[in-house]
This record gives sequence, C-alpha cells and structure tokens, in this order.
Amino acid sequence: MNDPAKIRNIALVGHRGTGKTSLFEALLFDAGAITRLGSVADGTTVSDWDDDEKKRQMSLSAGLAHVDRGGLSFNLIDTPGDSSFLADAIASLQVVETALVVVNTVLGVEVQHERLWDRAETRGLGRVIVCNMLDRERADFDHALGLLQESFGAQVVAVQLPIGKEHDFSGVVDLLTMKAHTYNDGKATVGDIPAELADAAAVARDKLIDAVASTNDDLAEKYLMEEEITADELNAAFAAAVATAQLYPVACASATANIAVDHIFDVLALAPSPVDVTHPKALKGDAEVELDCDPSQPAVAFVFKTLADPFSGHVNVFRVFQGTMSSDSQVVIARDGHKERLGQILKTMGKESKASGDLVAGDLGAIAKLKDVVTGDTLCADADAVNFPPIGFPAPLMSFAVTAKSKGEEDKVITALRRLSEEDPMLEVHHDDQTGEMIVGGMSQVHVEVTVDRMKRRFGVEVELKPPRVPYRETIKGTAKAEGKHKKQTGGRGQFADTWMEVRPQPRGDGFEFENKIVGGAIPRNFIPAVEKGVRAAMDDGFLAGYPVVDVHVKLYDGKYHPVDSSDMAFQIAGSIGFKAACEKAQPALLEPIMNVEITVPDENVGDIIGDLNSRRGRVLGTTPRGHNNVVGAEVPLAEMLTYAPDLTSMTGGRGDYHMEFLRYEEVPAHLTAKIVEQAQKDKEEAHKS
Ligand SMILES: Nc1nc2c(ncn2[C@@H]2O[C@H](COP(=O)(O)OP(=O)(O)O)[C@@H](O)[C@H]2O)c(=O)[nH]1
Ligand SMILES: [Mg+2]
Repeated sequence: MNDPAKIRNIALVGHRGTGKTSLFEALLFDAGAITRLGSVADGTTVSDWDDDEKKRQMSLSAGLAHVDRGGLSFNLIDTPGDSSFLADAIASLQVVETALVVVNTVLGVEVQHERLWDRAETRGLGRVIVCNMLDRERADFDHALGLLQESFGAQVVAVQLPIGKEHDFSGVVDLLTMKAHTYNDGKATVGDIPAELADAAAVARDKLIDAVASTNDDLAEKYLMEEEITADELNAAFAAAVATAQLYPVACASATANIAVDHIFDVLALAPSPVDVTHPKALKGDAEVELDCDPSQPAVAFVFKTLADPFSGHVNVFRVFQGTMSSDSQVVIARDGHKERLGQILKTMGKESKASGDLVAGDLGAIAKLKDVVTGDTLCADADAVNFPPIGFPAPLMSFAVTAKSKGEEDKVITALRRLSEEDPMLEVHHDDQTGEMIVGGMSQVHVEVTVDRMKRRFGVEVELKPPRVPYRETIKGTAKAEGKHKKQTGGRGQFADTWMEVRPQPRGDGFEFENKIVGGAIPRNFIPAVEKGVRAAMDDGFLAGYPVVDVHVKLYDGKYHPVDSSDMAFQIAGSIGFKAACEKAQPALLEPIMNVEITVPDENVGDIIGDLNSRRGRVLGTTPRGHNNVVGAEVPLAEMLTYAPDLTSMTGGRGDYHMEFLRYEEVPAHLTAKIVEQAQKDKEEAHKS
C-alpha cells in the first residue's frame, strides 16, 4: 500500500466481554484473511493467542491484523477492555483514526465505553459503533441505541436496523440503500426489506437523513424545502460527516454467528483515512510541529506497543506518521538521540508476522530486535528529530512486594520484571531501598497475578507475592518548632551544624514548601540548600511509618555555624534531624488514598453491594440504572478495596464489574493508624534481619 488515502486504521474498543475479539475474528474471516473462524471459548482466535489470554478467556494485550478489502487497506487492532489491561487500548487510540466501539446490545453502555470514548473524543477520532450480540436473549436494538444516544449525544445515528430478534436475528436493513442483507453461514443475500419492517425502516431512514442534514447546509436546505435528495448526495454527505467525526454510525452484528459482520466493512470504508485528520502534535524542543502525512517527507514513526519475548526477542509495533519507513534504514530514537538500524519491516497477523515492503505515512507495522526501543518512543529518519509527547497512562493503584521462590534467582526476577514492564506500560517496577524488596505496582491483584504467571511461563522464574501495599503518606496537623543539631569531634577537624525550624501544615495536595527566614547570617547562605536537601531526604522516609511526607511548610529561622567545622554534609544531617524532631511535635498523621469507585451490578445485587461498601468504610454516593444493571457510585479507601475483584465475583455470581480511580488523600482513622505504624515497624525489623 503506497497511498495513505486508501488506509483505514481501526481500533476495536469497548468494555470487557462485548465481543471485540470475536468480532475481530469474524472480520478477518469475512475478508478472507483466515480460512477458519476461531472462537474465544476454544482459545483459537487470531487475537487472543497468548497462553494467559486463552487461560482467562480474555484479551490482555492488543492483537493486530491487516486485511485488504474493496480496494482499501485495513489495519485492525483488537484491544483489551478490562480496566487492568487498558494500556494497549489507550496506546492504540494514539495511532488510529477511528475507534470501532463494540457494545453488548443487552447491556448497552458500560464503564469502559465512557472512558475510552472520552479518549477518542480528546483525540478527535472518528467513531463507528457496533451493537453486537443481537442474537442473545433480551437484546433490544432500539433500547441500546437510546442508551448510546443518552451517553454520547444525538450524533449517534443508526445506519442499519436488525432483521429478526434474539435467536431469530438474521441480518440487517441498510438505511442508506434501503436494502435487506440476510445471512446464511456468514454470506449475505441482498434483497427487499421485509414488509413488517418497512415502516420502521422508513422512520429510521428519516432520522438518518435528519442527522446528515444537520451536518451539511446544502442538504439541510433541500430537506427543509422538501426537495428530493438523491442517493449520491446523501451518501456523500454521510461519508463526509463520518470521516470528520460529526456523526457516529451504529451498525448491527452477531460476531459469533457471523451475521452482518461483512457489512461493517462498508461502514468502515467511510471512516477517515490518515490524510483526512490532523495528527497528534510532535515536539521539537518545546515547539510544536505539524507532521505531514506525505510519504516523501523525512520519516517519523511512533512505537505504541512492545513485545518482550525471551526467545524471539523484542518486537516493536509502530505507526508511521510522516514519510516512509524502509527496512535496513537507520533511525534516530528521539528520546535520547541514539541511532539504530532497522531490520526487516513486518506486518503482523496475531502472533504471526511476515515481511513487508516499505511503510508509508499512515501505515502500521512491526520491527524485531531493536536494542533500546520502548513503547512511547519516536523513531525518526532525520538527525533533527521530533518527539511525541508521552501517552499518559493511569498510575498504578496498588503495589506488591515480590521475592524469588528459590534463593539465587533474584537477578532473574529483576530481568523478567524489567522486560515485562517494557511490554506493559501500566506495570511499575522498582526496588525498595528500605526493605530491599522488588515492588510491582499494578492496577489490580489480577494484573499483578498475570505478570507473575508470565514470569514463570516466559522467563522460567517463580516468585512469592506478598500482600498488596497501600501507598500511604504522612503529614502533620499542627505547628511546631525544633532544633536540629549535628556535632561531632573526632580527632582533627570536627563536624558542626545547628538549625532551628518551624513546620506547619499546607493545604492538602499543595506539597512541600521551604522558606528561608535566616537573618544576619546565622547560617551562611551557601549552607541553606544543604539544609533543604536534608529536610527533603527526611521527607522520603517519614517519621511515623516510613511513608513519604507531604503537604508540609518548613520555615528555617535560626541556627549556628562554625567557620571551620561546618560543611554541607553537617547541615544536611542537621536539617534531617531538625525536620523529624519538629514533625514529631506537630501532631503527625497518616493519609490514605480514597478511590472513586463505580460498581456495575444486576438490580438484585444492589442492596448487598451497598451493605458491603459500608463495611469497607465506603461512602455510597448513589445508584444509576444502566440497561438491566445498576451503577453504584462510592468513595472508598483503597486499603479496603485491595481484594475487591474476587469478593465482587462471589457476591454477584460473576455478573458484577467495577472500576476505580484515585480521588484524593484523607486522614486514616486513629485506631487504624496505630495498626499500620506497628506493621511498618515489624516489616522494617524483618527486613533488617534477613
Ligand atoms: N451470543 C453471542 N455471543 C458472543 C458474541 N460475541 C461474542 N460473544 C461471546 O462473548 C464472550 C466474550 O467475547 P470476546 O470476543 O472475548 O469479548 P471481548 O472481551 O470484547 O474481546 C465470548 O464467550 C464470546 O463467545 C455474539 O455476537 N453473540
Ligand atoms: Mg477481547
């Protein structure tokens, strides 16, 4: 493919379990890219090829495929919808022009739909919606369409109507051509609209024309004057509205029965091509630069996914935004300016890949065995490199300490974790200097468990997972003054520094502030930064339980020095001592993260869920109906939500779902503070023993 205008980059996004992976499979099958329709239940799909995905029957990372259809070149990306594994969905939305939003018609709009829609909206992406699972019991297209319009506005418009309900769902009426497409074994027969649907189709077509007219002045005028609108006029105006994200067409399907899936390609053909949209801005230094989707310009590509396999090595998946990427060419990695030579450019199809020719602006491809390229990197042909701003993933919500099961495997653990965190940008790995443990931060217990499984399977190393940790913070509630003095006389030159400081609380979230009020040179100016450095060091390791200290104002107002014995080091130590002493007198307090939680459950579970939240120190904000479900909103301390996933599963028989994000820090109730401080003390002693 050498014409960017013929490329369509499409990411399938939506809540978990809406049928994205199944739909992706059926799209590939209908386009002739695969000869057998795989299924999620059998673990035979192109996209969910990874053992962890098969075991859990759920997508954990993005699956890519490329198909040619009707003279267009489609790059399709199947993304995960589970909130713990959204990294690839978020990254994929950076490199496509269109989000194919898949909904379960029975349930309508779910939590992740709204979040992913917001991302697509911010990026200005085109959006096509598929009401999937129309073959299921209680699937009601009109109801789902209403819910979609309620959530995403009047720009959401049906281009199809389903023929037959639930088990009798057999095809669609195309509201543009006013023809019926009925399916047998995945193959369509085009014919007249069934008589019983004629009225409904006429009404739905009017709504469609109405919506198109609202995006096009010429058409609006004809519509008002009740003049004839030709099919060509309507099609052209509709295509323009879809390509410019002014209308979001809704199509119908059953992915697993392969009904009406092939017709989705006809809607996707209207979606924007890479030349139709403005690209995300790249940065050259601090200046924004506009990239040009022109194959003849210098090449710029963005890496949105990385696979870390210990055997086949690194694979980076990228999107060309400008110019042409060729195999065997040299690129600059804009992050640090180092250069690497590209090997063979590849096109992937699930886990398979095959050699591809040059990739023009707008196209997606992969490259193996680059040495130091990670997700978020920009590859440039030019020495005068540009850089894309960071993608912006949600921060980890909880962290676990991991230790090697067998002694002597510590290095293997570190290597495996580093590699896996390159692959999963929402996994955070660091070494805790205080306890000497490796800490893995993730979105949920399941997220970290998947990582542990991968370490074992791919890197052959087993680890012990300690209970999750809450990122507590420490602060003060009162004002206090204290002296911090460091004095040592050992033989020759001594060490001397003396400081007086006052600490007081800052408003929550305002962080740390250091004020120098020394007058008359009680402490010479050149030692002041050393005092501040000492204070900051003491803040990293809080006086209560070793958690970072936040929201404190420090005023340094007096001190003493010695012309020979004073040094930066002495003032750092004095600063640390003084800060700790002052905080201890200033009503120290422990803070805990409070989460905004949304729990989606069937009606009959709402009472139990609310009761349970109360026992978790939660504040229930209210419930809102969504489809046949209810969404319970609450604010709950993270400490009470660490093992919520399995609890919710058992309370709802697996029919509940939840999402949470960080809201703010609040003070921990006194009786719990004592326990946490005691536990921290124990952990510290343990760490020193081993
Ligand atoms: N009846 C029915 N089941 C479907 C349909 N699409 C998917 N499923 C089933 O729903 C479950 C979740 O599908 P999957 O493709 O993994 O959803 P994803 O999480 O969005 O990728 C699987 O058991 C599928 O077999 C459909 O159109 N009709
Ligand atoms: Mg999936």
